[in-house]
Amino acid sequence: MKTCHLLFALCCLPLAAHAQTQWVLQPFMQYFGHVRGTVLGFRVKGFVGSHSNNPYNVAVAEGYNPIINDPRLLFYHISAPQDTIPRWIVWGANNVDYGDFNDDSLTDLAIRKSINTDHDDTVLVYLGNATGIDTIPSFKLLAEQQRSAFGRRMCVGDLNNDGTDDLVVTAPTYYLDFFGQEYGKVYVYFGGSAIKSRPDFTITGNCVGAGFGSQCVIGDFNSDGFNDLAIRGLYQSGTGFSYGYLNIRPRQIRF
Ligand SMILES: [Ca+2]
Ligand SMILES: [Ca+2]
Ligand SMILES: [Ca+2]
Repeated sequence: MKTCHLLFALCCLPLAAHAQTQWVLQPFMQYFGHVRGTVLGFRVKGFVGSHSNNPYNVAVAEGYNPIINDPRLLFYHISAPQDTIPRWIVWGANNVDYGDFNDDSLTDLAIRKSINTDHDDTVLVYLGNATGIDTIPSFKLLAEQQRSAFGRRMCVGDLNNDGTDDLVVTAPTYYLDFFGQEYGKVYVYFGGSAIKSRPDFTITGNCVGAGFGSQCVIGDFNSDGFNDLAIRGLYQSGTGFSYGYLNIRPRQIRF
């Protein structure tokens, strides 16, 4: 039986002979997959700087588990006490991001459930509570279209500068036409007292095969104090070639 494993590498060895510090990664701990085809580490998410209500340090996705014929998401606490088995398992899930979406100073989780791989996707928002994270979702964001890979990528940040985290969900295989040719689409949900089930705005890829939303990240790329959104596409209309491109929208999102 084939085994796959996942390392968490944390420590370093500085070398005094050089002006610059050199880092040597060494394994801190290891988790092993025990079933052939598990695809352990399909996604890995560390919960850095989350609020103290979050009982998890890291989440690891199995992209596919042959026994259950679906993915699953495993949550661990890896500082003392260190988990040897997952503290929480979400069946049928393979992606997660986190933030404070309802502005109550408690970390919440956005988890993508992907029953039958990418065919019928949902992003569920689990709110934080005083002692942890709810195990029943409070909000459900439904895919606009089946087989659009809704939630394959997610990113979190305050895009409208109101002080509350917002959630970006991509659907890189979203299609516009009858033939199912993929354009890709990105959905932005503003945080607040309640995340609305409908996005506050969307951006669609500009051509067949754009694969818009195959990656996304939020950050202040131009250092103007306002968050920006960068979205990766696979194909740019008019170029004639299929290569990646980055659509950076520096403060393009105005309200
Ligand atoms: Ca919260
Ligand atoms: Ca916001
Ligand atoms: Ca900016």
